[in-house]
Amino acid sequence: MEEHEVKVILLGSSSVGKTCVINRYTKDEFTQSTMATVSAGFQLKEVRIGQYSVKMQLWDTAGQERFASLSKMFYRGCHACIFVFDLSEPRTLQALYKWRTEFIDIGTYDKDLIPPMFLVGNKKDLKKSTKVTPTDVENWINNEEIGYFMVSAYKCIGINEMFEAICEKALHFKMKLANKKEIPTLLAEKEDDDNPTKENKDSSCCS
Ligand SMILES: Nc1nc2c(ncn2[C@@H]2O[C@H](COP(=O)(O)OP(=O)(O)O)[C@@H](O)[C@H]2O)c(=O)[nH]1
Ligand SMILES: [Mg+2]
Repeated sequence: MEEHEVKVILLGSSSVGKTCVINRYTKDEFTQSTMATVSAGFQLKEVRIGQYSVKMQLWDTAGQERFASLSKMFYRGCHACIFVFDLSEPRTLQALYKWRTEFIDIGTYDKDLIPPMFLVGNKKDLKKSTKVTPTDVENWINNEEIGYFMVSAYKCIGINEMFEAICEKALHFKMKLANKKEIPTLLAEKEDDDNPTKENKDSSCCS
């Protein structure tokens, strides 16, 4: 089976549940009080997608301002980005505008190669979870190609489906990236074939 590894980062204010969402998926456990995440680290989850075995690195970052500049180091090389907010706290969705801009500035390869992005509203189990309205979410997505999921790490609602969908998109992006990188080499080879002068020069150089 073909093996791949993808890097996925979770961004969002502190206390929205990033660590709980990851723990639910990787260990199927929920702890009421997780320690505030310091800086960033990742957990691994193996996912089977068709003929591929994918190791998904889930990068957990600290939402606190004082770690913000540190988190940026982890934006690079991502194959997908998950923006997490708390469905019962509208300000946590508003806070994500800044993160999205930052991620696009720092974490993307070039204009045409922006890693797939996802918006995740956590704590769906709470009565207050209707505080963030569908209009708020629509405004944030702003007709971009951004997948939206409502989940609960606590009640384990929508978590597996969300990560599996994201893993598939991340793998797809990684392959697109690899193909793009191959193009210059293929063009160079073709040029060599069509160019006997260069071929001669090459062979004389080796003899
Ligand atoms: N009700 C409810 N509480 C949650 C859920 N996910 C996380 N929490 C709580 O939210 C708080 C912050 O979670 P944590 O994962 O540490 O947030 P982080 O700072 O984004 O990593 C903790 O007290 C969790 O128990 C959820 O789905 N539902
Ligand atoms: Mg955390």
